[in-house]
Amino acid sequence: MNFSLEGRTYVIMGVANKRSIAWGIARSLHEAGARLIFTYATERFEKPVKDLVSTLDGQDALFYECDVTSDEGVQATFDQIKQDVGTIHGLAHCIAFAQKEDLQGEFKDTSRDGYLLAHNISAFSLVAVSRAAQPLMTEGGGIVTLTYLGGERVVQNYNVMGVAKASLDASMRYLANDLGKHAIRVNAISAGPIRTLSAKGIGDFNSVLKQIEEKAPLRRTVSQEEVGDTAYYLLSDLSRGVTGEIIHVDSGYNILG
Ligand code: NDP
Ligand code: KAL
Repeated sequence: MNFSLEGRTYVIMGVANKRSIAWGIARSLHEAGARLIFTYATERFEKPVKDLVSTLDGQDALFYECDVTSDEGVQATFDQIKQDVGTIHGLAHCIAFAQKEDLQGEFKDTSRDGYLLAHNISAFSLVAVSRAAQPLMTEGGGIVTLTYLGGERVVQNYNVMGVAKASLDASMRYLANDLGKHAIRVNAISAGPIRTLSAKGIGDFNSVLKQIEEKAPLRRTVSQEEVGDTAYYLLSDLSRGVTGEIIHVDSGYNILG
């Protein structure tokens, strides 16, 4: 079997800059020969994303604005992609957001609006984009999302985002069940802590990283490239029997009691 992604097209959602996990995934898929389509939340990110992608040799990429909080916006994006390329073979969903004030203190103090916003952008968006992408995945394919351990157990300060990740994980499994009959597999990668724009300004991130270096079985943190290569596995035929799964790319930290 040939595990190259030559001749296949994947949508990458959530590149903010070169530190983004989505960018690690883009590089792995590019190296495997895939054609890439990038979406960004607002026009503000169009130029930075285009500049980054211009560093990928021979990549004939396409770019679309897609704010996942708008059903019409998501539908319009995938309608346009359908018009421009026809079939796609997969999607990497690397999107999450919560208000800063909800990522500190006690979870019980989360406001209704903050709770709904985090769930809207970080969990429902997977449902919205999967539904819109399905008609374009005429040859089957894969959908991958990014989750974190804080959705499985309590992690200090992760708060409402942990509850949103639990919802994302369950949504991933229900989507896997619905889309399996169309030969579409849906999986998640649970990444260990990586310093990205999202993680910036979050108190104590250094001590979180230090804890991984001291305690995780591999005694080191993970990189965007390592997450990218697991996404390549999940989006290629190498993983053809795998769906509804969460793979931890976290130096083994999650096995500790
Ligand atoms: P980044 O800050 O690089 O990426 C977050 C992305 O979310 C940005 O590209 C941002 O888009 C996008 N986003 C936010 N709101 C919207 C919206 N309304 N519509 C569309 N896109 C939106 O951080 P990461 O690479 O760290 O995050 C990617 C994923 O990885 C997230 O799901 C995160 O929870 C997960 N994760 C991260 C870990 C880490 O340690 N970094 C660990 C485990 C999981 P834009 O820039 O265009 O605003
Ligand atoms: C326990 C950990 C420590 C950090 C706690 C919370 C992290 C939450 C992640 C969440 C996605 C961060 C935000 O939503 C940040 C946002 O409020 C402000 N930032 C922005 O608006 C920037 C400019 C844009 C690009 O960010 C987004 N997201 O759009 C968790 C650590 C150990 C692991 C992490 C960081 C997990 C994760 O999910 O990212």
